[in-house]
Amino acid sequence: MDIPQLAQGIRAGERRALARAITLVESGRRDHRAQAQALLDDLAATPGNALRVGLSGTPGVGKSTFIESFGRMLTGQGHKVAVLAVDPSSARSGGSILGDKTRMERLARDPNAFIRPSPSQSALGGVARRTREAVTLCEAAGFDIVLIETVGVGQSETMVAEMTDLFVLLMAPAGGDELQGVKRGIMEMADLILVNKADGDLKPAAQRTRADYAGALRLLRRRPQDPEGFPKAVCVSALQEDGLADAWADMRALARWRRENGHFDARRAEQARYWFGEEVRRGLLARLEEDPRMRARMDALGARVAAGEITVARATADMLAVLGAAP
Ligand SMILES: Nc1nc2c(ncn2[C@@H]2O[C@H](COP(=O)(O)OP(=O)(O)OP(=O)(O)O)[C@@H](O)[C@H]2O)c(=O)[nH]1
Ligand SMILES: [Mg+2]
Repeated sequence: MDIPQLAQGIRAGERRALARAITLVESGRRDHRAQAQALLDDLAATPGNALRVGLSGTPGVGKSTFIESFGRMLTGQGHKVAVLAVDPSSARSGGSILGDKTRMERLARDPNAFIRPSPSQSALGGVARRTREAVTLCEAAGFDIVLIETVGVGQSETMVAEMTDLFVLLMAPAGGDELQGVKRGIMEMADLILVNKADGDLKPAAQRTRADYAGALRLLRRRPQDPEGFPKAVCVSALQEDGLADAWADMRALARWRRENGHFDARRAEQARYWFGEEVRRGLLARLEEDPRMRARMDALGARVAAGEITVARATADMLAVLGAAP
C-alpha cells in the first residue's frame, strides 16, 4: 500500500481513502500495523481540529435517532460530521450502528457526513484503540465534529470518555426509582445529560426525569473542568428534532470555556498519556501470549505452581525477570 498517497487522499478529504485507512488501522495483521503507524506518523504533521463528542445510552434510548437528527442539523450548519462507534456487542451483532441503517439513512447519504460502524473484535480494548486512531484519520480528512457512539454497557463508556472532549449521556424518561439504578460512575463522567423522547405522552415524565437528574448532578462533587451550571441535564426529542440546537449550544459553550481555561488541552494531554500506558500494557500482554518462548515458560512455571513445587510469588518473579531481561 502506498502510504504517502493514502495520506494525501485523506488530507484531500477523499472518503474512499478515509475508509481504506480506517480498515488499515483496524487490521490485526502485523505488517498492516506497521503501515498504520507510518500513516498516523505522516498525518500527525497536519493535526485536525475537531470537537470530539462521546455519546452513550442504553439500547433503545434513541442514540441512532439522535445522531441522525443532530448530525443533519450540524451538516446543515456547514459542519462536517464523522460518526464512529465503540460497541462491545459488535462481535455478536456485526456492528449495531449500521444494523438499523434506516434510522440514519439520511445522514448516511449526506456528503458532509461519514458513518463508520464499530470494528468486529471480541476485545473491547482492541475496538477502542482502533476507534481512537480512526478519530485521528477523520480529523485529518477535514471532519470538524466527531461523534463516538457507545452502548451503555460496562467499560465502554470509560474508553469513550478517554478519547473525547465532551461526554453526553442519553437517557430515557423514567420513574423516580429507576434513577437510583444509574451508576454513579457514569453520572460522574457526563458533561451533559439529554433526557430524550420528551414529546407526546412521554413529555411530562421526561421533564420529571430531567429534574431528578439535575438534582442528582448537583449532589456530585464539583469538577475543576466545569463552569457554573455544568454538568447539566436537559430535555430533547430526537424524533421531533426538538432541543437539539440548545443541546449543541451547551456543548459549544462548555468546550469554549474549557479551551479558554486550559482544561481542553490538559484533558487531551492526559488522554494521550492514558492511551500510551494502555498500548504498552497491551503490547506486553501480547508478547506473553504470542512469543512461543514466553508461553513455554509460562506453561512450565504454571505446572510447577500447580504441583506445589514453587510459590506463586517466586514463579511470578521469575516470569517478570525474563520479561525485563528480554530485548
Ligand atoms: N417518542 C420518541 N421516540 C424516540 C425518540 N428517539 C428515538 N425514539 C424511538 O426509540 C426507539 C429506539 O431508537 P434508536 O434510535 O434505535 O435507539 P438506539 O439507542 O440507537 O438503540 P440501539 O441501537 O439498539 O442501542 C425507536 O423506535 C425510535 O423511533 C424520541 O425523541 N421520541
Ligand atoms: Mg442504535
